[in-house]
Amino acid sequence: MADGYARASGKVGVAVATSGPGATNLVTGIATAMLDSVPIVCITGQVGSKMIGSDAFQETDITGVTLPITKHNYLVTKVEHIAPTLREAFYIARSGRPGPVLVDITKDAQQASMDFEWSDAPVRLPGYRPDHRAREEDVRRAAQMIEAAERPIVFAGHGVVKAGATALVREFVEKTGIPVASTLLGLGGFPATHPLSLGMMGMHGEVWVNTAIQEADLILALGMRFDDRVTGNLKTYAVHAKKIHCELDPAEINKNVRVDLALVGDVKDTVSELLPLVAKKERRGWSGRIAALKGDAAVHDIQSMPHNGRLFAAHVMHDLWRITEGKALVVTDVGQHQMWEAQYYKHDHPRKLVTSGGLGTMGFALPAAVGARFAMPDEEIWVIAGDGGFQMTACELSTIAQENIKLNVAIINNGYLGMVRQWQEFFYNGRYSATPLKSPRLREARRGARPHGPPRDQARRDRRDRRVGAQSSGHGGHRFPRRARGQRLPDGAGGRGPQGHDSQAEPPRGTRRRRVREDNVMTIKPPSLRTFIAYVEDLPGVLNRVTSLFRRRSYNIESLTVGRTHTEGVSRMTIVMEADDDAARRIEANLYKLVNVLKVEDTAQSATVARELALIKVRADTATRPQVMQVCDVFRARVIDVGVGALICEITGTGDKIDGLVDVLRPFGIVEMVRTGAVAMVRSAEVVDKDVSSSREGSRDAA
Ligand SMILES: Cc1ncc(C[n+]2csc(CCOP(=O)(O)OP(=O)(O)O)c2C)c(N)n1
Ligand SMILES: [Mg+2]
Repeated sequence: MADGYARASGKVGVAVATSGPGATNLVTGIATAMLDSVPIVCITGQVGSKMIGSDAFQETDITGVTLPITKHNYLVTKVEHIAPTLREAFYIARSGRPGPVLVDITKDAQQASMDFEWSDAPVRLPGYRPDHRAREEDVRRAAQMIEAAERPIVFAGHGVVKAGATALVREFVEKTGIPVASTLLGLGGFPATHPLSLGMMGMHGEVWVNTAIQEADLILALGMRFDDRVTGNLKTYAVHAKKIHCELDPAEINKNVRVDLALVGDVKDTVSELLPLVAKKERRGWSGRIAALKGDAAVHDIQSMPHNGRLFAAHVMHDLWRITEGKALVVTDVGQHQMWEAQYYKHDHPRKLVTSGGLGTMGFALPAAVGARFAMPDEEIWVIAGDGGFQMTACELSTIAQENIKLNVAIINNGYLGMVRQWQEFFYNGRYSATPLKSPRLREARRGARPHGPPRDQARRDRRDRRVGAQSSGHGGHRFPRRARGQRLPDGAGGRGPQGHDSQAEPPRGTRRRRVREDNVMTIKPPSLRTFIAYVEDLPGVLNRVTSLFRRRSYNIESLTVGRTHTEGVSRMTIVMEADDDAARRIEANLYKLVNVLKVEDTAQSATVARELALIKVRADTATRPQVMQVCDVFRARVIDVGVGALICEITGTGDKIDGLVDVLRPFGIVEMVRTGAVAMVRSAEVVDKDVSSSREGSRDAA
């Protein structure tokens, strides 16, 4: 609900839940908001601060659970921290790339009381950098690339909607004559009925859109993240196109697709800077080519086919669009119906489609529509759900009844988990395992949700409900993506093409002989050991947050040391791991995204000294002790404890030096060893005299 509210209104949505099971019930909703960058604040109850960690009744470590799926989270144990924390939470949720923030408040903090004054001063979070601005010279370069392009395409993503850049993008597009392809979440960011609108791209997009992308020589991607549902097979994706990526989150740059130019900043700012630098153009040849692609497809469009007395879901979507004059706010669930809606309901305005994109959360629609209703009390709202997804959150009908909420619901009752059935048909020889559905009597559910009876002014709408809502299209009306059987959808962004044409399987006309750029995909270079230094706020949970980032991305940390710095409240982490240049850049960008990370240094970028401490217990009896001690002496290792059969030595130095000592001591028998992992420090620019200790050590080692 909070998510639906936020998407429809552009404001921060709020969800409140009790401790334990109430909090864990929020998890799917939080993950949904995280993947689609939706600003929500979730407030959960927690057991009393003295009980934390004791497995108390209804205790869950919800900050731990939600750590990887929140932009940030807090555990508040003191009443005086509640107000400032909530202020920060709202600020973090809505600023920069928005996202979910969770605030877990202990029972004692909730029950205590205090006087407080609400401060309107800006929130100060030293490690949080939500704003970025594209560099002027990069914007100029982008303008030149746009001028030089013959077959450019603009990608309109969710960022266009979020930044409120719709009007500006339209102005830019009309000036430059560049056609626009939209992502699912970008629908409505550019008017679907505009002559320059191509429609939705990607796996479920129209074939002409994907073909045009494959033929394009320039992609200007605005506020989107090259999701795998958009690109399909990266090796063959838009290989002829140069790519400019306008994106607020630096960690998205070069994540999936290598781009030629990154404009890191808010889409609205970037496009407004770009606008005066581009010339007015009509691109007759290119738009003619796209019109031809589109024209071919239209003949095969389901809208042009006879229905033979059957009700096809696509026709329902089209009718709904026609009857609501395209003005309704539509909230969809996840599945085939979602894709049909995306194709046949032409969204001309932003924030009129609320749908779960990144996570694809079934059960999203009904509660999200309730939230959207609170955001938009006067709009006509339609829920479009599948018979499967609707049942997942049908309990919200009680909320709808309780709050006396008006919603129109269309259930595409095809008797199947249709989207999965489609995959079973295409790729698993039609083994329809667990996809046939038996639904409750959905019409009756409708009556149940309206305990006070329909308001009179709704009578006309109700008649329309009966025509297009809650209808069964029957299994016969089950429409699969319009492509030949056996074609590999997941591999390419081939789209649901009427001709079943896979734009990636076959190079589009006129492109066959062009040179294919090999550098589209992030190439894996042999990794080497890299050392990162992160200065972090000395707060509980920060270490967890940093390491979670590495775990999620399957990076194996070679060593991690944490210690104090000379600055009060600031700790320093030294992380050593294998990483190539691309990975290192992404690690740095992702570390910077963590709110408590103040500064990151990738030591490969600068001259650094790195040292490690090791304690080694090695077998040494009266016969071997002199030899062992001699070895230690050569390596300048200090013997710090001598026992009957063993001694302990201590060595500080580079990892290589310690490795060397370990190799020499191994034949004597190493009983136990501990290494701290490296700590590192970037050399000061003023120090001209090299690292004195290392040159001294070097000479000793050589000796
Ligand atoms: C919570 C959840 N479980 C499973 C899935 C995988 N999934 C994606 S679409 C789909 C089928 C949806 O069926 P239905 O709601 O009837 O919609 P249809 O595809 O038939 O239009 C499933 C199971 C999911 N996205 N979310
Ligand atoms: Mg279904």
